[in-house]
Amino acid sequence: MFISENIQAHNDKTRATHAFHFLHIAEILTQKGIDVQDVIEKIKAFQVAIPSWALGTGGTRFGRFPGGGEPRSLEEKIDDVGLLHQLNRSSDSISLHIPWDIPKDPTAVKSRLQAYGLTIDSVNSNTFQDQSDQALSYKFGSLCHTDAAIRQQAIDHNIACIEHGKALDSKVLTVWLADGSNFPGQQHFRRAWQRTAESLADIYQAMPADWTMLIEYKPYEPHFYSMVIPDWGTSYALCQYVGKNAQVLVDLGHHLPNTNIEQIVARLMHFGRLGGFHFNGSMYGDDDLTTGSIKPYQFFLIFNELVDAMEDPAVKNPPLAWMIDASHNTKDPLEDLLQSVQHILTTYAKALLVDRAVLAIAQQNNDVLAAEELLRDVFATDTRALVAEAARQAGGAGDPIGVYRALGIRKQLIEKRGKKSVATGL
Ligand code: PSV
Ligand code: MN
Repeated sequence: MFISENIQAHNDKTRATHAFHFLHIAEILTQKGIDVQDVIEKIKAFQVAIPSWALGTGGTRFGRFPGGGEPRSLEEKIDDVGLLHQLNRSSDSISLHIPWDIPKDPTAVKSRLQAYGLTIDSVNSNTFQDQSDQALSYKFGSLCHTDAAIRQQAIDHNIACIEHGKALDSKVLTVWLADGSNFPGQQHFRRAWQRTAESLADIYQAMPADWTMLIEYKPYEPHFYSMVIPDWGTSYALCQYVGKNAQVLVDLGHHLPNTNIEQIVARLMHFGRLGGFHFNGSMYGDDDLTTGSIKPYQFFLIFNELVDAMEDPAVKNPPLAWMIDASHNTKDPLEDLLQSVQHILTTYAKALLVDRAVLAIAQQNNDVLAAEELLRDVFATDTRALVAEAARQAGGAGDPIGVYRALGIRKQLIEKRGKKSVATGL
């Protein structure tokens, strides 16, 4: 679906209101000595990948309540991300999950991507489920398994993911392992780590030199006693074990309550080992809620550390792979994704407004109040008009969800794909 003309028409209709809000914030920032167009250029450049598995309705183990019109194939998933990208101009890539998204015709997939100005972000392996054609079971683990044949099957699957990624010009393999144990004594912690490290090293050997392996951690679920990679320290140690192109992936939802995630990202960037970032929101665990919906201040503090390190020439961290990783159980998945990207961009914009020289002086002088107030003042700044202006300048919609609703896109998708269409994925 191509909707550029509708977007422009909608922007024209709302031009005066937008100008009123934008000029207001632009004036305030200019008075503070901030180059507003420079901030806008940075917002325009910020791109967040959309995972193929977030385009359909998610669920819990109790049920799933889909709204209809879900993408039925990789091609339709690309169409959906193409739609999002036309609306916000900030979702220019899609992450694939293998085997759900194995491309049947890579050349056709590539030209479809090209038509929307999209690329493939990462390929994600799946050793957390058994597939119907699979010889051996992952019930007791995959890369960590006690049985070498099962480890090899999981290694081979990851290598196959790399091959699918190569065919579509991806350069990132993301590994999230569901390996762990449910009861004390079930797993030998040190040996499980060692087997995992050796399996990852085998996969790493098969990876082209210009690829990155992202190693994700998660404290619990699906296992409730121990996870083989529960925290950033374990991911970091595994990255060091396998090689320089292995990087830690931080997923916002994969932390226990009150974890200081901003400090974790600062540490990892200081070590040059933060490679990927999954955005979502969570109340209790994992990736169940919209980014920024529960703890917007903490989200800002995390972005503040990310931007601080990104702007510091002394930090030798590679550019990050940004992705949304969320399950949309209640809202229309496309609306939830648009809303998430808006939260991400408005928060990123805030982090760009922090006067780092003044903050450094306050920190140097141990002026606790001045340092904290500086951050709170920026957090309270309404950056929505900056993001709208960036989208408008880039050819997108100043109000992406407004346009999506005005055009009745979900209704159109249901008419085309049916009320009961089911997306492959989680
Ligand atoms: C499971 O927690 C998970 O959401 C991880 O965050 C992965 O990134 C994702 O699934 C896809 O494998
Ligand atoms: Mn994730």
